[in-house]
Amino acid sequence: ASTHKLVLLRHGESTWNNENKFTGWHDCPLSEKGVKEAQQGGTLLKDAGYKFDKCYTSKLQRAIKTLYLGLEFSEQLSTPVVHDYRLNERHYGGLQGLDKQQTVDKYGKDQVMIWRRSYDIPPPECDKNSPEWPGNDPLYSDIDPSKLPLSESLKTTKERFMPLWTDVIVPEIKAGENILIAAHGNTLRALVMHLDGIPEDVITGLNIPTGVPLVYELDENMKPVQMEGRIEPLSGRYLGDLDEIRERIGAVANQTK
Ligand code: DG2
Repeated sequence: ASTHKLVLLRHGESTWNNENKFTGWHDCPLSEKGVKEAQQGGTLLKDAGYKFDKCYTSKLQRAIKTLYLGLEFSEQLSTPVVHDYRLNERHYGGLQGLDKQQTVDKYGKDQVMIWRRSYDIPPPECDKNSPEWPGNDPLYSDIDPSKLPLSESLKTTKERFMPLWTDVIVPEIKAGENILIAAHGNTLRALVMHLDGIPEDVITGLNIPTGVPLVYELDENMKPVQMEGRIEPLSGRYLGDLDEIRERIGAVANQTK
């Protein structure tokens, strides 16, 4: 059967990833290391011969910049790009800007793990007067403020993202377009959870590394083909050196020891 190709890319390391701060919708740039990771991601795409008809990314510069570096280094900068807030990272509520390790010291490892990785328990809400509430950011002035989150769990992040996937991206994939999605740790966790049918108690243990292209082959029903070199429970496979990828996955998990 013919298959469709889909590539997912989490942004390279951001300055707040580097400072180990909860980021969410906060719009920090890539760190120097993150720029290199994104460039390497682009080179991997080029070497594997990936060409895209269309790209989707969030409204946040770390994902946008990663996408453009990826396109530059795979020599396809003219590819059309759609920016959609529904691909934004999960809103980390009142935790945005806090140091992840200090939050562990204050609330305990287990509580912070619940906030980071439970499926349906959201972190505490941010204040509506705070600059961290997207309703105070002109970038989201075109969106009904009642749709703008004060905090999100993976579940509500998934509910925000799924209409973009189902109504917009899937029909394009089915029409034969090769799509690249550059997004964030938790929006991509939501997407692979859907694609691979990963149960709620398994998704809690899944971490997505920064800057590594994750390649999927989907059948006509959008069911993923299990690829060689995949890391369980994903059907898709990461491009690049598997040891380095496992190290980057571990680094994400270890942000709150
Ligand atoms: C990270 C994810 O988002 O953090 O919001 O801090 O992918 O945009 O760097 P990203 C954040 P964790 O859920 O892994 O703590």
